[in-house]
Amino acid sequence: MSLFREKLEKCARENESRVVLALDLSLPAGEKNFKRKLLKRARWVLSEVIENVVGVKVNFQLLLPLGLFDGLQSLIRDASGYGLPLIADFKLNDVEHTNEWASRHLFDAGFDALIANPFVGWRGGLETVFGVAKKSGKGVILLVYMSHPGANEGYGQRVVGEDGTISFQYEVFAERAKSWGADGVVVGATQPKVVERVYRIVGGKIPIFSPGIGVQGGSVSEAFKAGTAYAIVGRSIYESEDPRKAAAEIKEKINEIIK
Ligand code: BMP
Repeated sequence: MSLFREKLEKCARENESRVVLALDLSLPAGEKNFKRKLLKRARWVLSEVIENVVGVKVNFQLLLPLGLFDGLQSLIRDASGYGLPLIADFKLNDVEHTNEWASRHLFDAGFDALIANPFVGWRGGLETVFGVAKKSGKGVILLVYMSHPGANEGYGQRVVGEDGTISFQYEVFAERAKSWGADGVVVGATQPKVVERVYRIVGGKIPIFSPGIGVQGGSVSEAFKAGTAYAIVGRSIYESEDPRKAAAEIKEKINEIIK
């Protein structure tokens, strides 16, 4: 098991939480001192939810304005000081040498895991990313079925295997998550039937991370009953007037379902 998985499971036990905070705060670049305000707000939200979450996911909303080795460093230090695993969500989706440098920079900057898109394939695609991650105990989480309506156009299409069998693209990706040694898979909470199917394929051995709860319409109870291990939640927490309370409520709701 990767150090990332160990850290995540330890945190889940200690905080009794299955909520990964998606810290997608954003501000327009034209606003005075927007970088400083953005970082201050992000650090505050994080400090409010520490004991109610199991990890933090960072996306382009913070990376682009703040910079990986600049402003983001103080947030990364905060998360690490709180013992919270940090997931880089830039959905790596390129050829080998680009993916390799992106993953090396993300891991060197302090991220514990990253999310990648299996559409890019293994050879010349994600093989190197898994190699870089394994060497340093970091995690790779694969997108298996996204939470938005158009996900069915790619992840939900029917594909013909080399032996002529027809399956859904996401079923193939769930199988690949097993054979490639992924540390997690993303399946939208908006698709509980897909969560259930993927759970059967990965045999409960690879945790399912489900975004799409709350604003996107996914249900906590349907997702967790179907096999979700961790909910990824953004706006319902950081847009709330009281992020601490919002995170605590989602955590308790999940704990009621999985107890
Ligand atoms: P929110 O709870 O505000 O809808 O945020 C969901 C988070 O999960 C966002 O960071 C988004 O980029 C991410 N996400 C998603 O919504 N659906 C996916 O299929 C995969 C994601 O990473």
